[in-house]
Amino acid sequence: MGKSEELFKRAKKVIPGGVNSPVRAYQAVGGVPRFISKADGARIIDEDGREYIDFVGSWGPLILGHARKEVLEAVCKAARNGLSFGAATRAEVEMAELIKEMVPSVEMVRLVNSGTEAVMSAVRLARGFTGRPKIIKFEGCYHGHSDSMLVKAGSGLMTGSLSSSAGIPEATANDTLVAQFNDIDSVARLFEYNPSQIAAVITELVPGNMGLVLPKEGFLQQLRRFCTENGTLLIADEVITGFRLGTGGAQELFGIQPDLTTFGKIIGGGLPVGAFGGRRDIMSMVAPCGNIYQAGTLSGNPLATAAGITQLLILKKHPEIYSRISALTQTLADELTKQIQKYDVPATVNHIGSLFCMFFTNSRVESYDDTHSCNVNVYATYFNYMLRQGIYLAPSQFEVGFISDAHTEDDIESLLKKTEKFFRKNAF
Ligand code: HOZ
Repeated sequence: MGKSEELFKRAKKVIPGGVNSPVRAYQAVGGVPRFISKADGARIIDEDGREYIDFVGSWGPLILGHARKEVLEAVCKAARNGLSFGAATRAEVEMAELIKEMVPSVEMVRLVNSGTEAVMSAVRLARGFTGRPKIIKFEGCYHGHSDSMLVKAGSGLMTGSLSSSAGIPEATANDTLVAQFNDIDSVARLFEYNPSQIAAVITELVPGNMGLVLPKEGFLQQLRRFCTENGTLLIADEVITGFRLGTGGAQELFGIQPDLTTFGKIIGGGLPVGAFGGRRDIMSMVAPCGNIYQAGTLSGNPLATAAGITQLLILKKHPEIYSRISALTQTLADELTKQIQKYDVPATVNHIGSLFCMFFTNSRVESYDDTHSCNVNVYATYFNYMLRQGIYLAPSQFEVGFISDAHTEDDIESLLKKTEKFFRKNAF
C-alpha cells in the first residue's frame, strides 16, 4: 500500500470523505487522492515521492508557481514579527491601496479570510444597501459555500451531481433566484417577476466552476445595464479571475464596472485570504462606519498580507508575466485542438488568459446546459492516465486548469505529448 493510500484510509476515519474540501476527494474520477508533501515551481511531490507537473496550482492562487522565493521570504520575514495581532497593521493598508490601484472599480476594500467569506459579506452588504431580499446567481457558477450561494452551484456540487446543498433553509433558498449564464432573457424574466426585489446579481465574469465558460459578446454589458436600470448591484466574483486575467482582472478585460467585487486566491499568494470591495458609498455601510456587520479575528493576517502584497507587486512590476502565461495557454489550446481533430476525439477546448479546460464532448460549451453533453467517464479515464504519467490535472471535468509563471514550454509539451498518447491509445 502506498503512503497516500495509507493516509487516505486514516483520513476517512477522522475527516468526512478523508478530505477538507470535496473537490480533493477524486470521487468523480476514482482512485486514491494524492497526499502532497511538498511543491516547488510547477512541480508537486506526493507522500510516495512521486513528482507531477501541477496544472491545478492550489485552484488558482499560485500564479507565480509553488514556493516562489520572494513570496516565501516575505512570509518568513513577517512570521518572525508575530503571526497574528488581531489589530490593525501597515500591511493591511498597503494591501488595500494596492487592490484599489490595480482594480479601479474598488474604492474601498475589506480583507477577509476566504472567497466564501468575501461573497457572504458582499451579498449581505448588497441586501443592506438596497433594502431588498433577493439575489440572482447563475446555474453552475460557484461562489463559495455560504447558504444563499449553494443553490444550483458549480464546482464540487456539480462534480458530485448535487444540484444544491441540504441544510439551507427554504426561505434562504427562495431568495436565491437562478438564471442561465449567457442567456440575458433568463435574467430579464427574473427581474420582471420580482420587481424592486433584487438586491444584486452575482456572477463569475468568466465562469470557472463548471469547467470554463466564456461570456458571449455583450452578455456582461447587458447584465450591467439591467442592474443599473433596476437599482440592483452587480457583484463580480473575481475570486478566480482577479489578478489572473490581467492586473485589473476580468472586469478590465471585458470593460465592466461592477458595484462590488469579491477576491480570493491570488491576493493571498497561497495563504488564506479573501476581500470584498467596490463603490465607496456602498462600502461605507460596513461596520464600524455603517450598520452592516462583518468581522474576523484573522482578517488581514500579517502572513497572508505579506504573501499577497509580494505576489501582487511582482505582477504589477512584470505585466509581461501575463503575456507569457497566456501565450503558453494559447499554444496548449491550439495544439490540443489539432490533436482532437487528428484523432477524431469528441472533445473541445475552452481557454482564456492562463485558464483552460478540455471538455469531452463534440459540441461547443457556452452554457451550463452545454456541459451536460460531456462524457465524464472519458474524463475520468484521461485524468487517471495523466496522473500515472506525472501530470496533475483537476480531478473533475467541471474544473479548470491553471498555467503559472513557473510552467515552461517543456511542461506544456509534456502535457501535450501525454495527451496525444492517450488519444492514440483509446478509441472514441
Ligand atoms: N473554486 C475552487 C474549485 N473550483 C475551490 C476549491 C475547493 O472547493 O476546494
